[in-house]
Amino acid sequence: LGITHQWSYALEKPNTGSIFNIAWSIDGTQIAGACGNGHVIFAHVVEQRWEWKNFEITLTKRRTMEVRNVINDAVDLLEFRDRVIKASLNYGHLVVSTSLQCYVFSTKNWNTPLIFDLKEGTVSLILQAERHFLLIDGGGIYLYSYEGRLISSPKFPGMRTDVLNAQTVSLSNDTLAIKDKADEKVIYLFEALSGKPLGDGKPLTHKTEITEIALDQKGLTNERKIVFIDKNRDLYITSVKRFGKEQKIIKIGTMAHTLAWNDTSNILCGLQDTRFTVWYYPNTVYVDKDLLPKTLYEKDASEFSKNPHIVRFVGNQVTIRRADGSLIHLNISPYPAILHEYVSSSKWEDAVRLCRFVKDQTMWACLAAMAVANKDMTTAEIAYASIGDIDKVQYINSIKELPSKESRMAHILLFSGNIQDAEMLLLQAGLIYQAIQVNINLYNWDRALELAVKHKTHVDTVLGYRQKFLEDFGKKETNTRFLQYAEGVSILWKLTHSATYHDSSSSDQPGRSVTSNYVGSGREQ
Ligand SMILES: *[C@@H]1O[C@H](CO)[C@@H](O)[C@H](O)[C@H]1NC(C)=O
Ligand SMILES: CC(=O)N[C@H]1CO[C@H](CO)[C@@H](O)[C@@H]1O
Repeated sequence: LGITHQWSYALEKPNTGSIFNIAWSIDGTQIAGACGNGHVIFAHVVEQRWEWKNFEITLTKRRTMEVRNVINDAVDLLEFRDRVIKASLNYGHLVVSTSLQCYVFSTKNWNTPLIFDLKEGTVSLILQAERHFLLIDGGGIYLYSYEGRLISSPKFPGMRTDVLNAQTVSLSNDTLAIKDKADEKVIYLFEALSGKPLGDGKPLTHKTEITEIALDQKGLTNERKIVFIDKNRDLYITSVKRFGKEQKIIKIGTMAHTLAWNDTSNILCGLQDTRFTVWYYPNTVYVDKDLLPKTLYEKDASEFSKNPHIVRFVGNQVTIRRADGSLIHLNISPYPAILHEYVSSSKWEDAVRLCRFVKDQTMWACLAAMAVANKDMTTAEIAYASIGDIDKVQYINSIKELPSKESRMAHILLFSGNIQDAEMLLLQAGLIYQAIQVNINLYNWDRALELAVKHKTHVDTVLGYRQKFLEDFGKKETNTRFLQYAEGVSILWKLTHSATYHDSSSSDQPGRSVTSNYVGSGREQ
């Protein structure tokens, strides 16, 4: 049945003599066998099941489904005109494709489905997001609203829809991601509503072949993330939007072989070798990479035997299918999801109160990262203090003491590794000296000199710091730009504050200093 996950689903011993040959129908729902007694035997797949929250749906006959509401044991029967080929149950909707039509049911009302005709018979994949769903057949990829309206039909060069499956296509409210077969290092990204390629139209390209992809579901479009596993079983995260910058692809796991996002909060779970891991806030890598290990939940999963597969992650329950086909349910803590909820509505006091109540370092670590990501430094300070990260508490305090709003904001950006943004903010605010100093502190010598020359200020300061740096490391100047500018500039240099930031809102001259221990902590490996 499954190509990747094989187990015995049913056993029949028909009275037909030996079966010499079998063939599946293209849609994978029927099988024919040539029998020794001269008969042809036909069989079709039934008893497929779909579960979502309190609903359990079973395909009882070729054209009949039984819906059971486990809360009140109410049963509804759904009858279809033709054979059921594919179905998907998620986000309060059941989508069923038969050989000719598509049915869309709301879990609130099983009596009046919306029905429309299919262009081509055999739907090979149905994927759902909260806002819309996707049908893939031999001819194309079609995005529909739950009202049955065709929204878009994305295409890419050399598209082959017959090879796409749930591991290689991922859908969210705003984005569609497809891993291509022609070049397996490439992920095509589309804006769901228009079906147009995202951004400059260039697909996302990784250094090795990709095996599985998944988009997160919650939060703003600008922050949409995709995770993927590559051929080496490394797990990466990246943002789908690029804003003209180099895309940061960051590794967050190894030996990963299956993963799933929670349906409503951006919590990721996966199996890494023999560990079951939950990334409560994967975005942490963009904020404070060192903090990531502290935001994880890990559990030994060797009991799941070889090649388990995560089927779904709904509510607080993760469903895993073992290689023998049996299902296991794992429950994870409900608190991180509540924390996500508070943070997405900026309820910082509630978030702090929740962490105090739960008394779990993982929660505090998540809150620290969430607070920095949302630039709420008061909460960040409390959270870092609670996990005993005193250096960061001190750094945050020193940021808070900076006199101007712009330099505070710039240092918050630096804290989370957004060096370019911090520099841009300082330049826009006219704080040229600080922008130069940021680059000096990061040893971005060329950029520091470039800014100084461009703005005709502090060239001597840059040269001085550079000279000091070379002396400290016992090196000679070889950079031609620096050699060129060093001629004829005499450095008035008093070495009193070598590795410090300077801030003075009014004059932008060297003054107050902030230590720079954490500059760039969120950068890519
Ligand atoms: C996704 O779309 C649904 C329906 O339009 C909406 O209710 C929901 O809030 C959206 N989710 C996100 C994360 O934008
Ligand atoms: C662990 C977790 O984040 N669970 C959330 C996943 O989404 C559901 C909604 O279906 C939330 O209720 C859970 O708390």
